[in-house]
Amino acid sequence: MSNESLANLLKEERRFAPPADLAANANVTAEAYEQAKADRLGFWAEQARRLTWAKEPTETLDWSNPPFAKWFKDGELNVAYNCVDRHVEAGHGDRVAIHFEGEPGDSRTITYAQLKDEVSQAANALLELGVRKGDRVAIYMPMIPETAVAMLACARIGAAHSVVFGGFSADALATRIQDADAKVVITADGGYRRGKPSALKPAVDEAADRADTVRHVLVVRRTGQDVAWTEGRDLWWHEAVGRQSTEHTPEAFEAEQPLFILYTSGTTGKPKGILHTSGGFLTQTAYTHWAVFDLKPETDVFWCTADVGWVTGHSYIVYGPLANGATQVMYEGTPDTPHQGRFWEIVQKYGVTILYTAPTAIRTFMKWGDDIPAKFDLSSLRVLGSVGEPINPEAWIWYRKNIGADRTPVVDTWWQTETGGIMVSPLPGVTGAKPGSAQTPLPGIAATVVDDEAREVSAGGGGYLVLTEPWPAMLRTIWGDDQRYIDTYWSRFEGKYFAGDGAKKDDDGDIWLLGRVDDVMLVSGHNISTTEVESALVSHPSVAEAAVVGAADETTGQAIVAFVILRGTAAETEQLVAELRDHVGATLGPIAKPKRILPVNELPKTRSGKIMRRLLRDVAENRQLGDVTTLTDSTVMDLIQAKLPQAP
Ligand code: 6R9
Repeated sequence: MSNESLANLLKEERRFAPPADLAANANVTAEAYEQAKADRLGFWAEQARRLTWAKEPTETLDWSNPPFAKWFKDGELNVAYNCVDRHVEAGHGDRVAIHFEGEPGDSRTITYAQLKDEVSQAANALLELGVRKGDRVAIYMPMIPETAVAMLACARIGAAHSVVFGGFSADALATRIQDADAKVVITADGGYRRGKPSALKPAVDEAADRADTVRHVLVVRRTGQDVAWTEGRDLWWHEAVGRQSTEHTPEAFEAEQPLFILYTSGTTGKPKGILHTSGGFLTQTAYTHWAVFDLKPETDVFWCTADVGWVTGHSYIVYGPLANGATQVMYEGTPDTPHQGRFWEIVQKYGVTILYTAPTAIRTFMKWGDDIPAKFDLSSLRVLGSVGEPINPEAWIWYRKNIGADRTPVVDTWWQTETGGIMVSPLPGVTGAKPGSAQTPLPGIAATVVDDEAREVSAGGGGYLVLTEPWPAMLRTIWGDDQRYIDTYWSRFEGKYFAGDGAKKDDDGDIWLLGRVDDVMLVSGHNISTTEVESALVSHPSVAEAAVVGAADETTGQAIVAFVILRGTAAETEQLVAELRDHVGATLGPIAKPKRILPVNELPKTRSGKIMRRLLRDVAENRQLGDVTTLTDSTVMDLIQAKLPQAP
C-alpha cells in the first residue's frame, strides 16, 4: 500500500498552494480578511454595493431583537432586476446567461436579453393569475431554464417561491404547498431522467386535490407526455406566458421582502420552511460566488451541477451567478446518461472553467474509473468546488488530479440551507489548501468550534461548529414558527448559531467538518465521527465509497457498522473485509475498527447527495425502515437488506 493511500483526516499533511497566475490575478487577496475583521459591518456594506439599489441602505444590520436579523433594512431593490435587467442595461444583453443542455442532448442558449424578456413575460402572467407581492408560489420542476425564469418572475413581483424537488412525492409536495399556503403551482409535464421522460404533473394533480389553496397550475411542456387536465385551473406555460408582453417594469421592494422558502428535512417532525429575504441574501450569494470561485464574468463559464430544488441551486445556479452576470451551464439529467463521461463531455463542449459539484458525485466518478474523464479535454477548468458533505481527502485528491490536471485549486465549501450562502471555505487565490478541510471562515463571517460548555476550543480541539455573528444571507426564521427557529438554532449555545455539525480545529486553527452531530458514534465511551471512519475506508485502494453508522451494541454502547462500495476490480472476499478492518485500525486506531463491514452495490442517498445514515442504522439494528420518500432510488434499500444475512 502506498503512503499516499494511508494518509487520512487525522494526519493529513498534504498542502496545495494557489497557482501563481491565479493568485496574481485573484479577485480576493489576504487583505480582505483583515479588512473584514477591522470592520465587519463596513465590509458587508461595501459588498452590498455590488447590487443596484433603488434606494441605497443607510443601516447595515439591525440586531436589536436577536435572533431576528434585519440587513440593509431601509434599502430597496428588485432582485430580478439585479439578476437580469441591469446586465442588459450595462450592454451585456448578448452575453450568454444559460447554456442549457437537456438530457436527451437538446440544447438552448439563452442570453441576458432573452432572459429579461422571458422573466418579464412570466411576471406578467403571474400578475394576470392574481399573484401579488407577499404571496407564495410553489415550483415543482425539472432542471430546465423555465425553472430559473419562474423563480426570477416571482422575485420580480415580490412573491416568494417555494421550490420543491422534482423527485419528491405528491405527499411531500402537498405538505409544502399547504404549509406555505401557495395559490399557484408551476410545474412541467415531466423531465428527462436516466434516458426516459419522468412525469411530474400527476404528483401536482394529487397534491392540488389535497391542498385546497391551489387556484392555478402553470404547466411547462417539456417531454410532450400525456397529462390530465383540470379546466379552469391548469394552464400551459407556452400559452399563458407566451402571449404576454416582454415589457415589465420592476418595482423596488424592501431589503427584507421574503424571497423564498425552502424546506429542509428535519431529523424529526415536519420539514422546516427556511425563510430567506432579498437584500442580504443577494449580497452574500453574489459576493461569495465572485470570491470563492474567483469569477471573471467576461471569460468564465461556470457550472454548478446541483438541482435547483436544493439550496445550492438557488444560491449558485440562480441568484449568485446571475447577480454577477455570469455565463453558466445548466444540465437537466444524470451523470451517466447516456454514458458515464457525460459531465466531462459537457465541460469540453462548453469550455467550463469553474465546476461546482458534490463529494458523492466525485466518489462515483472515482468508482467508474480514471480512464473516463481522461478521454475528454478538461483543460479549460481552473477552479473546482465541492459542497454537500465532508469530502474525504482521497476524493479531494482524485478530483484535483483527474479533473483538475493536478493544477486547479479545489475549494471545499461548507454551508447550509439555513446560511443561504457559503460560510467556511478556502479562497482559491489565497489559501494553501488542505485536502478534506473547509479551513477558514470567509471574510465577514464569524465561525468557530466550541465544546459542550460553549467554550471555544483551542487548536487541536473538537466539538461543534457555531456561527458567532449574524451574516447577511442568514435565514430569518422558520416559516410560521419563530419559536422553532429559536429552539433549533439559537438555544443550544447562548447567543450563538448552532449548525448541528461536528467539527474540529487542527494545529493551525483550520476547521474540519465531521458530519452532522447525530453522525457521531459513541463506542466504548469514545467519540468517533462517521466521517473519519468513512475517510479511512475510502483511503484503501479497493474502496470507492463508504457509509458508516453506529448501531446499538450491548457491550460497547454503539458498534461501528460500515457499508462499502468496492472499486471496479476488487473482489468481495472475507480476506478483503478483514484487510479493510485492519486498515481502519491502522489509520485511526483499534477503537475505530468497524465491527461489521458489508460490501454493497449502492448507498441510500437523497437527491442532494447526502447519505441517509438513518436508514442504514435501521438496517444495522434490524428495524423496520423509516421514511424512504426522499431517496433518489428507494430500491437500494431492498438490495442492502438482502445482503444482511451474509454479515460476518
Ligand atoms: C449547502 C448544503 C447542510 C449540511 C451541513 C453539513 C453538510 C455541506 C459541507 C458539509 C462538510 C462541506 N455540508 N457542505 N459538510 N463539508 N463542505 O449542503 O445545504 O442541504 O442544507 O445541508 O450539509 O452537514 O450542515 P443543506
